[in-house]
Amino acid sequence: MFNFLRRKKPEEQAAEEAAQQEKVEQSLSRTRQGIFGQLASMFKGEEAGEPIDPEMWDDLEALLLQADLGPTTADEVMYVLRTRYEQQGFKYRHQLYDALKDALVEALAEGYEKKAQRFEAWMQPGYVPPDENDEPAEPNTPAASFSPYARAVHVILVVGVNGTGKTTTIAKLARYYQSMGRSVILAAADTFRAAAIEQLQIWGERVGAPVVASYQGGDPGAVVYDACQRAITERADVLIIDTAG
Ligand SMILES: Nc1nc2c(ncn2[C@@H]2O[C@H](COP(=O)(O)OP(=O)(O)OP(=O)(O)O)[C@@H](O)[C@H]2O)c(=O)[nH]1
Ligand SMILES: [Mg+2]
Repeated sequence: MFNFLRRKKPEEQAAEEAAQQEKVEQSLSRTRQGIFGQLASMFKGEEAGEPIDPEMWDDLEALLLQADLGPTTADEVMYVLRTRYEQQGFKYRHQLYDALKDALVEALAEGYEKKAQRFEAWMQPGYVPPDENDEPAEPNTPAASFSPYARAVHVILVVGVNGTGKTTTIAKLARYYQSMGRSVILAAADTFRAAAIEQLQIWGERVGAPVVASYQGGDPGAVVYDACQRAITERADVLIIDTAG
């Protein structure tokens, strides 16, 4: 009794801490052996001062692809790295590592900028998406940057903690997009909570947006699939999906 009041001996405490440390090390081992670990083993520690070896380029490209960068972005990043390598004539691995970090940060910023521009163009009240049959848009114009998405539906998946206002916000968003002249479809993919479907249907009636729904306990993925199909067929501008959180 009152064993828990007994102070731990220093050696017991040290053993406990060591066991905990080992547990953390084990949990992180998969990450270490994964992409970050491979990058570190190419560029960091003792390897940092080694010269860049020609095989590293292929290994690096493979790692970027494994890290789900996508073939286009991986290609762009590799192109930037190779160009800088040739122009700046760096020799050592730590230099390539720094160049990789810069190229990745730039790729992120550029992607964000492009998306923001497309969204801005799309939000203009008089915006008319180019027709598939139109001549290709002039390069480097908003229409050109938007054209691959011209007929795409703008999908918003609403997630969040229970009772924080997801469904209510969906109704507000629907109104907002409608006021911009956009057609909106709602999807009742919260098939979990009682009356969630009916709640969205009431909002759909109030704002005048069709609601794609199934039944309580149904498969939310199936609702989303049906809603996407309907939005594509009806050429809706925006699809807003209500979820259980
Ligand atoms: N005061 C205030 N209440 C809000 C606001 N948004 C939602 N509510 C209220 O918060 C409650 C929950 O809102 P819901 O939109 O149903 O929230 P939810 O995240 O969809 O909830 P679940 O579907 O149960 O996860 C409702 O009583 C709403 O009327 C808001 O902006 N202000
Ligand atoms: Mg809800």
